[in-house]
Amino acid sequence: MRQAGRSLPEYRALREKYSMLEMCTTPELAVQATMQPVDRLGVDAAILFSDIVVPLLAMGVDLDITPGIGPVIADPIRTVDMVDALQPLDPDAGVPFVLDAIRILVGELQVPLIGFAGAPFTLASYLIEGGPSRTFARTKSLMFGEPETWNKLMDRLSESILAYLRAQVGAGAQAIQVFDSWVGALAPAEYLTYVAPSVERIFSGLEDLAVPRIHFGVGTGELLGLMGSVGADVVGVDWRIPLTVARERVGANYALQGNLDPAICLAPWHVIEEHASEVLREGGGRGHIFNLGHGVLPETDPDVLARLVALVHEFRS
Ligand code: 1CP
Repeated sequence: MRQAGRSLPEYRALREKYSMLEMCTTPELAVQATMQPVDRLGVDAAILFSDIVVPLLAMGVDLDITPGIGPVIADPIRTVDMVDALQPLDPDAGVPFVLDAIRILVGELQVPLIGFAGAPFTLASYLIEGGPSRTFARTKSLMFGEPETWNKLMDRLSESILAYLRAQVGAGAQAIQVFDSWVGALAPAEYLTYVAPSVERIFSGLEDLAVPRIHFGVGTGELLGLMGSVGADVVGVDWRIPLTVARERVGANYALQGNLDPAICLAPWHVIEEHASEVLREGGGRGHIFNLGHGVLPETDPDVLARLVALVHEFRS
């Protein structure tokens, strides 16, 4: 969950020398950036350093990851012809650097490695809007107005994401996380109609690999039940609802991940301790992966994060 990168001086030092895309496409650099938060903080798992838009490069999309903004797409997708022009992802040929980074990492890490991909809706939002968005107006306009084009785009994306995730597990990733970060912009009925089938295809296509499947989105309080039922094993929760409520919505058959507000980490330690302890209590000690409710804010003090990890370990023992 962009867990620590931007808050670490050693990460910033790397980024002064290399662009995001250089780091994502050079295995040695991706390995270093993946290990940094693990070495510094003592977390229980590593998340691969990459970005959700990286596989789109190999599908023929011209894009960059711009500092202070995020992904920017040169020619946003607006027509069915542009959907047709998306090439299916062949992971070995298109993203060998990601698979090489994973192979190196599983040899070096003492903790499990989580691979990841963006979900079709969230990737489509970047492809259609051309970059980050608040309203997702163009995305929803295509979804509601041209459902056939939309479904074709969801099909294309889910097929490639499935191949991508299977290749990551093949290279050694021990768990996978599917980020549908912006799907909280939809109501449950729309989620079921326009999104759920493509996500279901991805999760069911991973079933035989028997790795834990984590599914996360921001602002998804109303969608939590559905986000489990599309085939995840773990449902990620942001900070907007208590884990006890999330548990009721998701049901007993799933583990939960979350959900400390990342901004709490900017408060004095006693405040952090109080809130983190509440998250741990509400998580109930079983079937819960402690995490933030979204990525670490860049201005967070890494020493505070290390102390937070120690607090969680103390609770566990
Ligand atoms: O810990 C890590 O650094 C893990 C690697 C990682 C992951 C898992 C990065 C590196 N990005 C992601 C996933 C990602 N990327 C998501 C899903 C998770 C989430 O919701 O946070 C999303 C939505 C993106 C898209 C993206 N990339 C954004 C958000 C833009 C928006 O719409 O608001 C941004 C800012 C980026 C750039 C990026 N990706 C990763 C990092 C460390 C950064 C910061 C760039 C930098 O160093 O300049």
